[in-house]
Amino acid sequence: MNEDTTQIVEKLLASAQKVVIVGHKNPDGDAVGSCLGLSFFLKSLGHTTTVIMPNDFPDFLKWLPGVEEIIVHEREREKSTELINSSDLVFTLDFNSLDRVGGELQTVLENCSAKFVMIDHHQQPADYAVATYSDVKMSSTSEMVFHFMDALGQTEKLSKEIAVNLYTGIMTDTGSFRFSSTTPTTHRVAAKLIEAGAESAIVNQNVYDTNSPERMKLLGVALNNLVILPELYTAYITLTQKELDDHNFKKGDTEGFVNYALSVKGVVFAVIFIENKQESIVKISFRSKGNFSVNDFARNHYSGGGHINAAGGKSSQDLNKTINEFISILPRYKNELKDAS
Ligand SMILES: [Mn+2]
Repeated sequence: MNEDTTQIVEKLLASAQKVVIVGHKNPDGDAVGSCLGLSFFLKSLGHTTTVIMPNDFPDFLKWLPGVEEIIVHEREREKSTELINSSDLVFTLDFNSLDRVGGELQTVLENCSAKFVMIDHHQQPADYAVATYSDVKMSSTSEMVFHFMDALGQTEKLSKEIAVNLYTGIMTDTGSFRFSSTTPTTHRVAAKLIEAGAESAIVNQNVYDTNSPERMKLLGVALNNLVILPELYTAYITLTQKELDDHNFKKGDTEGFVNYALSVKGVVFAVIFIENKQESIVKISFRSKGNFSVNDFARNHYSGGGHINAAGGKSSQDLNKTINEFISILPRYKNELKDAS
């Protein structure tokens, strides 16, 4: 965090503040971990904090310290609106634009009188905050929360609660320290978090060893549906609504499936298409290796975006049309895909 931003934040936090911390819609490990970590930190400085998530988050995060204090806007609209309207400061974490919150909560945030601070690592941050700490090279927002504490000269406030939350966010957002966003600094931060009480084995177990039998069967279906296009260095997976229904699909069950497609030798671009009949869309997740930007691909074709190697998007056509269109677009990228392989 640069000096200007640090000074603005220091001024904002100079007196006790009512702080609301907001994560993005469909919160992931980094959103929940960074928000809770920051919340414990700001509490230790004497501020009153509340964490608000637009909607519910996966069960594999429900063991995190402080999780019981999270207010899910979808479930507690009035309370969450009231808290935002009576807050002095709103921290927005792990997203770059208020439309990533979506729905009514977005409107509440747009109309509130609180000052905003953004901490985020997604590309092209919007300009709504009085202090924007944005760094697209960071592994995770959770890593940034550690640097945020450091910039304020407050790393001695690092508690076990903060450490466990931030470690979980870093671990999940880096695919267990595998993605290219993982830097020596990421590991140094992780080491400090472990020293402060984050137990890596326990965090791993709590996050990853929680599969339901239905989810494992659904993974079997997904792998069976895997299509590999070797000449385009691409692999994709499809899941129909029926396949989801047959396996008692719960939100988050398909998390990480796309990485199996990316693990095929020679593949640099992996996609999963998931039919969502209720919303009449196909939800799409993109993953890539090297310099093939799925952020650009998702922005250009699927009204989405994200990071260079991980992005999301959607299609309002049916599943078959979506796949056919994808296959017709793909050859245009043959050279870029080849370069990344
Ligand atoms: Mn993140």
